[in-house]
Amino acid sequence: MRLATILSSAAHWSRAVLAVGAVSLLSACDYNFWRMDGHQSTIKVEGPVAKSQLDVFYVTCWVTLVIFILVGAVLAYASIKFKARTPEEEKAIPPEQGHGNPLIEIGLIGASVLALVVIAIPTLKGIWYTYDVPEDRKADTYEVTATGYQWWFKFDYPSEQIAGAGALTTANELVIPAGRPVRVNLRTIDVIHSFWIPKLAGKVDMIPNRANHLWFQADQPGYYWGQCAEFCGDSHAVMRFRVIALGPKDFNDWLTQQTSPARDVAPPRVATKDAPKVQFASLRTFKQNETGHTAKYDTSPLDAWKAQQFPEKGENAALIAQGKALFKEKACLSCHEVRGHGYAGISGPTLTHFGSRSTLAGALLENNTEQLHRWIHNPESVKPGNKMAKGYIDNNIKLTNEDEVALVAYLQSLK
Ligand code: HEC
Ligand SMILES: [Cu+2]
Repeated sequence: MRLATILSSAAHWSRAVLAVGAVSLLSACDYNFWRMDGHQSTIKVEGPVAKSQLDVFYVTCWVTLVIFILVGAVLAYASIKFKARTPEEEKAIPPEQGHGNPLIEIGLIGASVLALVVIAIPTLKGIWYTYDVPEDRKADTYEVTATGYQWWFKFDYPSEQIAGAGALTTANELVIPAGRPVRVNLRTIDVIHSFWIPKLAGKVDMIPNRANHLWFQADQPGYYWGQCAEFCGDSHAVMRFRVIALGPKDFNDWLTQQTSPARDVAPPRVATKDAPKVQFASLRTFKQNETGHTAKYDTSPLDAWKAQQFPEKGENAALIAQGKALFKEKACLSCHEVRGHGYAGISGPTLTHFGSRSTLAGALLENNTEQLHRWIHNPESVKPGNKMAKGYIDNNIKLTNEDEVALVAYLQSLK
């Protein structure tokens, strides 16, 4: 009887061990899994705010681990020591149930309070620290405003005013100075969103009619992954953004580029009778919902982003001019701004320097020819429920492959 029990529980355990082993083996190939690192790791942090939050996490883990080991040990001791071993013991009447030992009970309450205090001190310190930029660093703070839209982020730079156009605005990619505190005012245009850059700072909600804020700092130049962390509708899971932290010179160069109007590629002076060459006509059939993301953003994302800042070689000026005209004809301008080209829509992301961004559609896709074409061709199949797809239907926007190719060339020229 007892042997059977032991055997069956042994079988049970071996199965569990096998399952755990299989899972570990499967993930063994993933180097980042073991380093607990990844684009959105909260363990491998890269700034003081995320670091202070990680510290609280570790304190809580250690305290609870100690409690777990102590309670587990007492439980194991009691189960083994007081186990009924003979048939007589099994039938024995349980000992009289007392009320307990006052000294032990008070001791346990005291120990629990102590454990809570140990957790509370760093927690409270962390809450104060992460709430706002410390006084001595305030003067060095860079301020931006992030606004959540279903399902993308808009970023405003109140300190960079452009004559006649208000504050500098961009979308989906927040470029910041590295090594300086950044204070982000959090706003939303519609529902509740939540702003989260796991490696740099914990999440804070963007709530209608409520002026929340957070601060963080990226210690080194880098390229960081962000995510909306509050369910906000159909495409919530793919409402992402990127943070690009740059050194002082790069940051200044970026500001200079962004505050200037959209790049204008002059059409060729000699009008050609031939229609512009269609470069990738075969790309009309796209695979559904397959995230377009090349390895260069895993291996050296900041370099890949920097490379994106320069105009591509061998641009087709005639095609770009055609795309520029189509942008108006096809009513893209009703939602999108291209500052300097006379397009001033506001309900969609600004496209003034769209070509210099490394991602598109709420940082869902990499901004390359294939993915951009795929997006413009059928936004709904890429990002279910998005407002641009609805705009295509409402405005009866129909694009031929040639239109799409020209629009892609135009958008890519906007560095
Ligand atoms: C009804 C408004 C509307 C119209 C019309 C519209 N768009 Fe959009 N567009 C949007 C919205 C909203 C987004 C953001 C979608 C998202 O990521 O959820 C967007 C995203 C984009 C993006 C990606 C921008 C980024 O940084 O993520 C591009 C490129 C773009 N649109 C191009 C176009 C072109 C080209 C046309 C015309 C053929 C067009 N749009 C027509 C609303 C519109
Ligand atoms: Cu959201």
